[in-house]
Amino acid sequence: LLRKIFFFVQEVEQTYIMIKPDGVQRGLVGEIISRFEKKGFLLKGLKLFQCPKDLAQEHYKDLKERPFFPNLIDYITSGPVVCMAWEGDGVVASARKLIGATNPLQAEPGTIRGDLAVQTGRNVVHGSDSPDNGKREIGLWFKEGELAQWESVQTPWLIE
Ligand code: IDP
Ligand code: MG
Repeated sequence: LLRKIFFFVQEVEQTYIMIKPDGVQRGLVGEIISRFEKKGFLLKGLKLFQCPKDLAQEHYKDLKERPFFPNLIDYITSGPVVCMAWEGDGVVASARKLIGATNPLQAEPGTIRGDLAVQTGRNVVHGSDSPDNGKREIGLWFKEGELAQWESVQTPWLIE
């Protein structure tokens, strides 16, 4: 019980994962979601969404001086994306490992980008790079009440 109370008070780490328009168009939605599901993280939010330009610009604001920024915004707004919030201890860094390096040609086989993509400008998936950015990005892409409050029956079989 104490552990449950502690868990309730403590903020569990969350990350924002997004299947980019190329992942949706190429029919990789199920495959990509499946990798996070199988790993054992908890799905807290999920939606198919057409991203407006200003949201894409806000999401990637740290890159706005980069030469590829306009193309990046066109890419992210070129079709629907799948927005997800995943939760679990260490989920931010672990999700980055599952996703693989930014350049898919450098991403290890076994990672999402290593297995499913060839170009940085079409690298199928986004993952937050820090717990703070996880919080920030989930706040940007999801409205109040869009995240589900639930517990998975698998938890006792994943966490001792
Ligand atoms: P990340 O997605 O692995 O965190 P970031 O450096 O944060 O990589 O860049 C964000 C996104 O911007 C990349 O996933 C990719 O879609 C795009 N991007 C980054 N660098 C380049 C580039 O050199 N050319 C084209 N697109 C790029
Ligand atoms: Mg990044």
